[in-house]
Amino acid sequence: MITRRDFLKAGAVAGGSVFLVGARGVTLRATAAIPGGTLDPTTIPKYVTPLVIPPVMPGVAVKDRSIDYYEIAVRQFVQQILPPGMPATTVWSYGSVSHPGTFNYPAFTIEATVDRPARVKWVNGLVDGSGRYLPHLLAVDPTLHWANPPGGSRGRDMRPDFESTPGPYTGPVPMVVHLHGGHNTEESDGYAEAWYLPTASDIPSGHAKVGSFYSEFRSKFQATWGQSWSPGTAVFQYQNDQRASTLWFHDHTLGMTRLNVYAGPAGFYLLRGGSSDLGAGVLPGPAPKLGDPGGTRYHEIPLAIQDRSFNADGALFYPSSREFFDWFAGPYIGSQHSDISPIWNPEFFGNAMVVNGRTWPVLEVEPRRYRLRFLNGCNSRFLILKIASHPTARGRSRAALPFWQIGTEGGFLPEPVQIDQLLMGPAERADVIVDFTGLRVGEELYLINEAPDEPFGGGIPDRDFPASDPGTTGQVMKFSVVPPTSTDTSVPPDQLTLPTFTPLGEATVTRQVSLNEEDSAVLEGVGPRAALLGTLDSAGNPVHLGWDDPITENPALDATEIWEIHNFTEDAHPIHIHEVMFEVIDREEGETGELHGPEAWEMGFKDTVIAFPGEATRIKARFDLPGLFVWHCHIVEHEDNEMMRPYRVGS
Ligand SMILES: [Cu+2]
Repeated sequence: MITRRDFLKAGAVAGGSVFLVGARGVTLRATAAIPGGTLDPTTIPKYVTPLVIPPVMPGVAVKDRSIDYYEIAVRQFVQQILPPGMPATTVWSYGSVSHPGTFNYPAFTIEATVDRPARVKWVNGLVDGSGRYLPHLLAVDPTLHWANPPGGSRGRDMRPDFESTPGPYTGPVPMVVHLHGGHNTEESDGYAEAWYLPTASDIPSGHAKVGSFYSEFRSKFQATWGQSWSPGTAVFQYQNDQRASTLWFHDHTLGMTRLNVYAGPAGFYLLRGGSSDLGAGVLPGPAPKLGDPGGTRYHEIPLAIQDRSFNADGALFYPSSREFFDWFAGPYIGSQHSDISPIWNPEFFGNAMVVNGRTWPVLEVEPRRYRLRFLNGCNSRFLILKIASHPTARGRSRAALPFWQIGTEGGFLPEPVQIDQLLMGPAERADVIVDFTGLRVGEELYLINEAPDEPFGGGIPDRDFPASDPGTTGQVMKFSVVPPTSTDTSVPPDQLTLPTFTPLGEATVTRQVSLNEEDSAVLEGVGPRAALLGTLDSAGNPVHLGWDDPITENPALDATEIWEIHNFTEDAHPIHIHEVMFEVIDREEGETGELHGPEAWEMGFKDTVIAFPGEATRIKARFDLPGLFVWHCHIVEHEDNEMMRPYRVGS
């Protein structure tokens, strides 16, 4: 059956782009412009804005000196994301309530210490100066299975019925923060139905002010940690009883995560110390710390890479109609005989690259080693990153410098891995060392991206799929070499001994789960309607399950399990399991039964794994916290439309 995605590609022919035929006979699209807002991404000057290195989030002094305490709000503000001289952009992000200067997209970094708890009061501050609620910056599709505050306490966290096709929801915005990669107890995990509205003066009567699980988790938090949650807030405790690692925090509201995260709220949470970390001075540093004087040179830098599109007035662009995706103009849900949501897009690809909140920035580097902590913070886009000597370098050209990957989501790898490129699905992290030693002052290198401007299914750029547009999304940032200011005393990566890696023990249960996509059940040739998780039946066929189906994954407390993730779709999906860090065991090709071990850079603990189409990806995890959690695809458009399931540990 011709899918709408094929239809979209076919439409690109009519649009006049050039097609090439690759070595395997697949049709490749050459440099077609990526549709977006009214701002042409080729008119955005590149490499004129310095990279912003997020400073450290300040805490709040509290009597209990055994914890780090924060009060962090999400607010709306204006930031110069495009280069100076171009319009500024209204965004949302986090900042410290008592430090107005700390609101930034992405958020300032939370520096946390292994085995020292951090407690955060997360405030939904999406109100205007008069205390009235701020509507969403983007078009909220009210036909998904979503938070649905207008449904009231009975209709919240549901897919509402409509008698006519609705416009976007413009009411107060529910939010709830998830610390991604955190070994979080259930009440502090940011469950998708534990959202809360801001305490605005004009919340429409009848609206649910909190999600279905908010009150239960509020009670549990108070009973466990002795602190109550005031309206419009939640307080979460992060025990940090896990390996030193690169975590991040972002919104996780049911059916709205794609929009809430795209609007800006996200930040790094760097967990350090303990036996799973390296001693001071071994790796390149310093990283930012509180109280640094201006102009401090940093040699450990987190890099959040995100794709965004803009309108000519600087506003973020995100599709407000299904038509943007595949020109399907209805009938939609609300008209008779349709099950296609009017606004939701199955994926979204921005046409400009943003690093730490600036389009195509430049970083001055000294001829020495740097520790770079990469995050793929895109909604749908996979990244294949390479350091090249030319910004439009492509394909088989060797990397100008290798990456030495030392860590992934769950902390350090067993040993450093030298690689020419980083393949990263949404939400994956890569902790790497790049050695600029020996480069001439004035030399320039580029971080390029060769992953596709469309869903990724595995393979090699410009052979198996068209690489991203070299003029826009094929470029990420520039490194410009400046004179050294200090001596590099860090250990060269090929001589590094990383902290001991202790693998998990034997698994006692093997569980089969599935990744699925559904087209319209009523309109021929229209799809996808939704992406779903599920299980397998005894014949090995997928059983599609939605968010509200009874829980099927229920590990016993402290059980070690293997999950076989069978991908029945055409695309790769980054699968994230909350609460645990897992090992990648292997991947099995469905047709041939061929087994592939994990890639060298996947040998550590991970919280997100790429599940390729037609394969079963096996991971192993130990479920050592009881309660209710979720697992989901981190293509957040998928997550928002059924590709997320609750799971429970213990009874
Ligand atoms: Cu997915």
